[in-house]
Amino acid sequence: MTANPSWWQSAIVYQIYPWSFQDSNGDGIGDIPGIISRLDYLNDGTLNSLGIDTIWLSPIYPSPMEDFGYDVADYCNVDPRFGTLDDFDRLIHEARRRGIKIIMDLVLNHTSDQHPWFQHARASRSAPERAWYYWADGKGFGRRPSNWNARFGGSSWTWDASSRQYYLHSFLPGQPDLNWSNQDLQAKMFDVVRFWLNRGVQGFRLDAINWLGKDVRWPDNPVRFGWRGYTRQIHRYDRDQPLAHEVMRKLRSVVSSYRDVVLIGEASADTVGGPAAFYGNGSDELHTVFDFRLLKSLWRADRFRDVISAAERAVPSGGWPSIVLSNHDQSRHIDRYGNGGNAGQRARAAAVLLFALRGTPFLYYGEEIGMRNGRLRYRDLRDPYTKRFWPFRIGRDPARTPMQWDGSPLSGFTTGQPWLPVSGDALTVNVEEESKNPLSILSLYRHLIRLRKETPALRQGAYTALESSNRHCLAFVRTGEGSAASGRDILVAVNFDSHASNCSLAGPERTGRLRLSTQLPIVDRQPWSSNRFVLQPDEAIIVSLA
Ligand code: TEU
Ligand code: CA
Repeated sequence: MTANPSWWQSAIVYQIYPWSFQDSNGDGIGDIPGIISRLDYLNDGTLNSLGIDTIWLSPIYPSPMEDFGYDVADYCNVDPRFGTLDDFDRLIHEARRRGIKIIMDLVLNHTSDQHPWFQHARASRSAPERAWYYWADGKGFGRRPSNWNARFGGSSWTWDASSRQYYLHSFLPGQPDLNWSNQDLQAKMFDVVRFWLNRGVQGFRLDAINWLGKDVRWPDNPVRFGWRGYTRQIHRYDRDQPLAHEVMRKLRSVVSSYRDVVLIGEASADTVGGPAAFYGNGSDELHTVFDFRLLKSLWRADRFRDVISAAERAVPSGGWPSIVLSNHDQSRHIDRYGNGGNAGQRARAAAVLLFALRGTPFLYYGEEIGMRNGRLRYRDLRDPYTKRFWPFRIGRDPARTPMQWDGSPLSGFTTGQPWLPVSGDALTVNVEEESKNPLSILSLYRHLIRLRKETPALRQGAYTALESSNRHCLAFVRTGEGSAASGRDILVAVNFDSHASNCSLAGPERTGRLRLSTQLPIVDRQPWSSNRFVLQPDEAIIVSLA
């Protein structure tokens, strides 16, 4: 049991992709006034709303939008597509009135090539900003400084004709990498952090942190023959350098002069030491770090059990896990886990895990209504990464289609031409319809959020896996205060099979009350006993133990 948890350990975070949540002015692009108009849906203080208490906003900064905001052209302003700084202040205020905190996305590894820093840097080799980026001469005869390849395809080096050197970019050519060994750059970026904290944001989601720092002798990366694309190289020299950890420690000390700020890290799954390396010693780097192994896992009980315990073990004492099943970079989990089975039922079972595992849950907008990946045609695509690998990889645009509010032709998202098409299933899969239906996935999410909020063991309790005789059955206990006998433990069981399963649990018989099943109308507190119980296909249950 985690005593006296911080607000962000008890929080339920909802990720908003600003392009896609709610348009207010008919230009087909979501915006901040639109978000404000939907805050009551997220939390209006009654049991009718979703009940989340924290919003993570994907980038809203001015940007040419080559990477849809992850290419920042000004860290201290709002893109006119999304509104103004005044709108942002109003968002903070209106959110706070509803008990909702705002977390900003902070892109540290790179700026847009349209950022004035880069414009100055490329205009003159003697500009101070030149040293805020990475520049190098070629190896002669048009050869690039190293073989490094970029995450979104092609070389990481682009020739700058005006200053006659190459610059480095780990993602798109329009996203030049920042040189974090430069102290002036560090100071500038820490000012950015203070700028937003002074405006009332409660934390940051830090983008792609394991890319900070490079080996500036530019050694070639080792090549894996037979592999293609980004994974063709072992990225030994173009990322995962000790500097990233040094920067995280400094950032931690910058935010520590503010009250209760949370730092959430996003790092590659294959970063050195695993993403959990960014907890540092448990209190000197980040508060929490995404672990994408659950997101990447197949829908199988044994895989989930292994990944959950590995993720549990990875978090050092003092650190705190985050649970994330979907985000703006991945195919939605209803389709990922649902592949080959009953997607709707599996999404319900996945929701139980999201809220019942140990760690702060992160929801991606639309998952609470069971939004599917949009079925897009090539001409609908907007994201360069999605286009480049289409149709061989699903890419990112399918998970970014407009939020489905109601059954009208544009789903209540816009009155204009939406930037990505509204999914065909919006007629039935939408907030309005599902709000009326107590058996909808939206009703399940609302109920799970309420249950989590009123159950200390779900929020703070330790995780203990239970042995089951059935290989399709995943079962665990979240241990509440005191002994099991105090009646505060929670048992969770999930049937990963699409047939009913007999799940007998090892150990003494446990009795309690059924609090929730993904397959029953929500009937609270039915008596329940453990030695031999049956779970319906794809069913997940939550039980309060006696
Ligand atoms: O993503 C970092 C990252 O690891 C990506 O390479 C991810 O694997 C990719 O999107 C393929 O799914 C972050 C952001 O989440 C992403 O949206 C940005 O495009 C990227 O950084 C660059 O800022
Ligand atoms: Ca708009």
